Amino acid sequence: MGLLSAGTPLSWDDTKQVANHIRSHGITQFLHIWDRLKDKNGDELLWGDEIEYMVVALDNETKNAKLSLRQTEILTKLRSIVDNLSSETKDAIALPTFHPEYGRYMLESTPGSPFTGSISDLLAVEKNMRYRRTLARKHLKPNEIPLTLTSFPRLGSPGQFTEPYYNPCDAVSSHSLFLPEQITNPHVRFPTLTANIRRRRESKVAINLPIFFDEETPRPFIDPTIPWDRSIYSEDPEAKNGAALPDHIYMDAMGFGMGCCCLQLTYQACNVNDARRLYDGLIPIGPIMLALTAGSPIWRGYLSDVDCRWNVVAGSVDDRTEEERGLKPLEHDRFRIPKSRYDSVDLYISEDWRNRPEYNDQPIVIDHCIYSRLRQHGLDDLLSKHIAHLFIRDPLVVFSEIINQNDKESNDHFENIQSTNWQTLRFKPPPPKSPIGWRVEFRSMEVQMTDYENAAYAVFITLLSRAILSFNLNFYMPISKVDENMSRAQGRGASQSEKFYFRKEVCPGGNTPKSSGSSSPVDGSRPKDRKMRNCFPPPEMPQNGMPKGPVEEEYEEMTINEIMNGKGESYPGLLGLIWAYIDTLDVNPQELSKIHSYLDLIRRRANGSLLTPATWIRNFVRAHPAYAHDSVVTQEMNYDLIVAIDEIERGVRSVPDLLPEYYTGGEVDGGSISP
Ligand code: GSH
Repeated sequence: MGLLSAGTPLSWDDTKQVANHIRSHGITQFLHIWDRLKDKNGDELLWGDEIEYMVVALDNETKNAKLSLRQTEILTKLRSIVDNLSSETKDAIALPTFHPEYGRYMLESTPGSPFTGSISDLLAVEKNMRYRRTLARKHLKPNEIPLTLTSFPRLGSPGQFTEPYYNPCDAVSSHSLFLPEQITNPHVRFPTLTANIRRRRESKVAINLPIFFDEETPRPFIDPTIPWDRSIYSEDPEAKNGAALPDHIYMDAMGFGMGCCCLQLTYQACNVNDARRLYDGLIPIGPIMLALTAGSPIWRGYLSDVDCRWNVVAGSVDDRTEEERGLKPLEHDRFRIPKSRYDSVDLYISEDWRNRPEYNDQPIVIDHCIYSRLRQHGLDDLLSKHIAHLFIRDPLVVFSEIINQNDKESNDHFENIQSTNWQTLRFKPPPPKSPIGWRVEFRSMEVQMTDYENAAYAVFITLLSRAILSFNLNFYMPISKVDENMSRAQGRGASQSEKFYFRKEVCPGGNTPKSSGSSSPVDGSRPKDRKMRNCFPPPEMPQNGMPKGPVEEEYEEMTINEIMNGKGESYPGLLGLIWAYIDTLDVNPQELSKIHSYLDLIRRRANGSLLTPATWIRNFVRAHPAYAHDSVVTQEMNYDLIVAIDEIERGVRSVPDLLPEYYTGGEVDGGSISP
């Protein structure tokens, strides 16, 4: 979350009036950036992570774990530490930065300054994450903990789930039956987003997750905790008029989705073409990593039949009208739009010849005027389509003070639309007046309970990004198959029970790079440089032109174990590719062993010898002595779960089915780990 603009938000009716102005000037702003920076080259590999936390207050007497709504106070404290440091200290240590997020119980942290492409920086990420958590912990009350958990199990359940208690009756922005107004960050952006999504859609959002049917779950399941007959807001009858489906967990507010926590990673590429190649390369990886990091099986106090947040967040910001959703013929709106603003990527954008037109096989809705304008300005077809697709959306929050901007100096209107398109990947142009280059943000992963796991996933994706660019890996397959993978990724236990479409041959010309096996902690002799490789041009198109074989023969269904750990002779697995890439670097035995400790977690999660957080949480609930096998997660079970997660994070509770035996709660020291 970047800087939050302050000002007076327009009403939804006034926002609609200026939507074309915002879009048109947003495009002008983008074109200024494009003209100035399209040839920017040689930017360093820099990267960073964003971790979202929920602050939970434990009440040991009543055995209740509640979301602490002290975000503003906590952030003010955390900022004052930075302000009070002498400038020498500030220069000497890169202090992490804490930011607000949607929930009034949420914090987001970033490393303060980006990591470089060195191996030592790659391996500093866990320490940095731990430092951030420690800093946050230090500024909480003794009974509060900073939890990295994707969804809070009892958000929106009956009883008290926030500290202090607020009644949902006054949810003036969301009109929710379950979440009070005070769940939302008080900065005007967030209540305005919430209210304008509801107003634009002309109803509350409606999210229905299938319930997990346990032995005693009533069939059909009609949720007794929904206040079916409440009559405060005009939308209250929606639940009984069909918005709440039987056999499902119904949620009706933005907070259920944007109140979730995730792990995001941003990479600077050395130029715009590499950023586009990296973006495309990571598109098919998005769903695989969602399934592997799955961490959210409980919603509104019930075990669900899904393991991930994705569809909840997508539904929670789905501002499309009935016409746009295809429920009514188009009359007032401009487009029929297949997906929410938060969803998976719709278009590959690289001009690499290996990006065959057949891969963009889904009809893509674009604003044709914007597309023509971009084309006339000289932009290529794919990037023009990408931007014209993002810009089918309306702005949701407009501040009256900044409607008229200097388009050469500001990117506010561009960012207004761009940053409310929340997709699995985000292609990020450089901001004006800054040295920052073209970047790609990887957004699908669920946050893990420990910094060791979060670091492992950050290291994995960073090395994979380098391997994509360095080996010119080709992960292309039709976008429709990526969409199908997105849907499969979210089911209960998907990482072990599902198969996913994946490309069979990923290396140029079938020359699979293989790890020599020399990258082991006992072998210290490494060739080449210690810096990770960045810019390698994609291979030239073969003399005889593009391969013409049917696209369907290029991919097949694989298990996550195969995708990660390899299948047969020709596909080495993502981990095999990463080890082959590490072989090209000069890495000392200690570093190697630490890298191994991270990749080992991914390997074991993929082959099922370690559980995903979602499965572990589900098992914890089902084994709880108070669990009645009816899918209900009570206040007491929630409390015990949160305490257990905190103990795992601190290393005082051993969980050999979730984490490797060498996890002790301190920074993982690879010293004693052999591959
Ligand atoms: N927590 C979210 C998730 O689990 O996927 C991701 C964070 C996010 O998208 N936050 C919203 C946002 O607009 C808050 S409303 N962030 C700023 C941005 O995307 O630029």
